[in-house]
Amino acid sequence: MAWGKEMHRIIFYDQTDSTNLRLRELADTLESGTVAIAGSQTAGRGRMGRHWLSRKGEGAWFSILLKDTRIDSDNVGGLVFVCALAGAETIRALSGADVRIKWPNDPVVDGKKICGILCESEFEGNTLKYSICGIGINLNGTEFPPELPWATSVRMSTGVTLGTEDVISGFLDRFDHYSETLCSGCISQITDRVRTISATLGQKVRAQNEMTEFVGTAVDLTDDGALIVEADGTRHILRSGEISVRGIMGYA
Ligand code: BT5
Repeated sequence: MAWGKEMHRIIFYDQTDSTNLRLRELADTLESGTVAIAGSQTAGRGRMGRHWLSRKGEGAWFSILLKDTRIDSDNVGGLVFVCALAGAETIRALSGADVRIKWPNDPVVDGKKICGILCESEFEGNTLKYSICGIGINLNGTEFPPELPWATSVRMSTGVTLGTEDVISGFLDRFDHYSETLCSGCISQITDRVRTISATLGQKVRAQNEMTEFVGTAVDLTDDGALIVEADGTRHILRSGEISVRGIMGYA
């Protein structure tokens, strides 16, 4: 079936634990570009083992397997920006929502998270064996549990009802385009676009990990997507995965 500009083999699960896990289990035998889609996930995963709420009928929950790509191992971290951009632009195009990207890779509307991205890569020595990009887009949910005050859906933020197939198809078109850009080594073209819809740049943010915590102003992205934060006259270059960054007034 052709979803997106490239051919993507699609595997549907009415319900599964996690589409990332399903593709990982089958990675050796499936062809590159295979997409696993779930009606609902019983163990949807976020980064660092966090849970991702993926209820039936409420969103597009899917993962894409990439094998034998020409992505340089140094650039594989750029896949999260490819997905964030594809997610933000798809939701924006189909619903009209003013979707922005909270650094590093959360599409948000009015400061609330509408989409989550989990990219996982497997290496053999220094060689990239495969990557799995998992995307969760909140579409038609009308409320979230109290422990997710910073979550929203397309329906909640715009009143628009979108179908999963249109959303995934629109996503794959953009994903194919931007991942090709990444393969050509042009990650800066992706970060240029992320800059224009960033929810983080220009904001006062709090950066935090086990070693440090400081408040500063997010001033720019480096060409490869690190965040530059100015605090007390010092420029800090923050790399995704090493530190968490939040707005000082809320999530974004
Ligand atoms: C993410 O992690 O945002 C990555 C989410 C990726 C989900 C997709 S769905 C298809 C594929 N299969 C999987 O198993 N996963 C991928 P992170 O940045 O760590 O954010 C996780 C945090 O977001 C949680 O700790 C909650 O606070 C919040 N959260 C959980 N479910 C949410 C939802 N549906 N909408 C918004 N926020 C949510």
